[in-house]
Amino acid sequence: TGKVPLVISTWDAGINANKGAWEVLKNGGTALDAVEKGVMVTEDEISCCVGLGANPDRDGHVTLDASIMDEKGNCGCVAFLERIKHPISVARKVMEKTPHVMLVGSGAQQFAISEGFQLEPDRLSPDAQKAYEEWLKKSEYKPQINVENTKNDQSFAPIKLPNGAWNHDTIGMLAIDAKGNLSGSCTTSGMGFKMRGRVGDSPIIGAGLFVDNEIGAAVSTGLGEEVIKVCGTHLVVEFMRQGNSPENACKLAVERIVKKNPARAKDFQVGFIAINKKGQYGGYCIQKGFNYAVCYSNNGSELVDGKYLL
Ligand code: SD4
Repeated sequence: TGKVPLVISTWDAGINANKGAWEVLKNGGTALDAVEKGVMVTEDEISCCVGLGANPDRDGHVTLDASIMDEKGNCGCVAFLERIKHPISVARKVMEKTPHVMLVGSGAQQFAISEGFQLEPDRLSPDAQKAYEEWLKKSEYKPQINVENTKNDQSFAPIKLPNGAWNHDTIGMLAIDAKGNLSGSCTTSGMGFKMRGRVGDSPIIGAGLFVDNEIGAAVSTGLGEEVIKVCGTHLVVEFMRQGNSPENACKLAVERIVKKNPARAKDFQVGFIAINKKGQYGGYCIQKGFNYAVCYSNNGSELVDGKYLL
């Protein structure tokens, strides 16, 4: 049986983010408002995973990607956006106020400023500064396996970043509101220490995020390059259209990615979460150590371990 209204989001940061979304949903607000307000909570946190407090690219600048999609299939995205605190809200403005879907780089920043967003200083958070200095010692760009071990599971020991944070960079959120409408959002600083100009899956509709109000919605995290190659979240939604549960649809998409990379798949992470029209939810990933936060009542979120393939 499903839960309506419902909000789910990736990683343990999702617990706080869901609080922001639930405030909207419990008062009869729309899924679209919920997924924007929800991930804004994470963009505001000075963590190293999302927003301006995040890890920089290899030139030392934080560059942000975000996307949002509503129940009508409208969507807006920004990529390679610098010095703006809430990329998700800029993405929503792109959706609502321009004839376009995506704005990038200085054009996205210019649009944000014209919409009243403040230009923040080009400065790293103390944690990110520390992590960047550590990274500079070797300066090798090697995508890391995104995992966390929030429940202190003794059977594995994922490596934390030099500043002690879990190694991932994204929040993705999906919601269904009291009217049964679906929306989704995704916001990220992308892979830490990436090449300047690199854009991942998160701002690309059908890769990092997809919503089809007839069927369901999906959002991804992990190595964006591999998600883009299979149009990951569109694939998950199409698997749900064929009758699969959200969890099984995520599993089938993960299997597709692994099948394409049999030798390499042990070296990277991809995780999907999904919800369907009935308010059922699920998630699946490649490697152990992915979790997501689920909230459908005033009691707050439960952190669910994603099932994994390898
Ligand atoms: C990206 N998918 O930019 C994002 C990164 C991520 O946990 O999800 N990290 O490729």
